[in-house]
Amino acid sequence: MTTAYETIRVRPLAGACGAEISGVDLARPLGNQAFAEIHRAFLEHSVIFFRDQDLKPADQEAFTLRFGPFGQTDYVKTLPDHPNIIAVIKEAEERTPFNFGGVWHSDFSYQDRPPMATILYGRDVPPYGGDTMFASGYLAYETLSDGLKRTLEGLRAVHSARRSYGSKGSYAKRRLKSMEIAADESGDAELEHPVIRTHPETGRKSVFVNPVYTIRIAGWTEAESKPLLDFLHAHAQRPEFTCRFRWAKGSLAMWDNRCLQHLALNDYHGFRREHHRTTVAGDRPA
Ligand SMILES: O=C(O)CCC(=O)C(=O)O
Repeated sequence: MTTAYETIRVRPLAGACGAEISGVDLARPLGNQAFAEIHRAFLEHSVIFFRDQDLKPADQEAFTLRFGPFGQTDYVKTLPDHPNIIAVIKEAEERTPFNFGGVWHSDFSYQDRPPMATILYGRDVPPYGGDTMFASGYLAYETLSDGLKRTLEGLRAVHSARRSYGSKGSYAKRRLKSMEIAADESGDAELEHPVIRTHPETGRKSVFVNPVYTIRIAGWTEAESKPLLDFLHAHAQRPEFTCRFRWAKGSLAMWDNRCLQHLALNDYHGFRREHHRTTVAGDRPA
């Protein structure tokens, strides 16, 4: 039986993941019980949303630090006085088919210790469009056959930032007018993570590959890896594993990169969108 929440209200958004939390002002210091309940809701729903928050950068930093030290931010220029905040911006006149976060991914999975959580705060939100979608890696794992689960348990995957931030990556070729992103050869580095990871706090297993940063199965060629990775990506993105969040100014989302992928929809041409983004450091996937 799950324990009731006493200091916050938690309203699930979808069967797969996601819940809206109300009854808390994140600009004020969080009491221990409120923090413990928010943390519990985060683990139960993998992504949590708050509405109508009025946060200065320092408030978002303080909320982030309740969960742990900041994660490492590479390649993307941060705010001048806030080295742990990225402004995710697309201007109204940027009619590009390419936007920040526009392909399913788990944040910075090319890092040895990818961020456990990302916190995104809506500052300027289009009148429609620009939603963010999330997909549960737990459900992706739990719905596989026992045979494929067994096969995947023995595999590791190679992750790299090269398609995005590498010397020939998309950010080396295409400029986003409103975000300063410095792609370079350090983005070509590779490292391995298990294909199936066990969440260090919930103990649940999830599929931990994504189409942006996973390059191949370790020990296999890219051509050999492609059919399996294509299957896993398509499987992980099944609509019934997802939830979709409609932003408003003052909304805040906090998602768990250890068991979710996400995608920023690019369907609001002609309108400006701006969010502030922080991350919480994570551990080495195992
Ligand atoms: O802008 C969004 O909705 C999400 C951006 C994103 O993918 C990220 O911050 O990692």
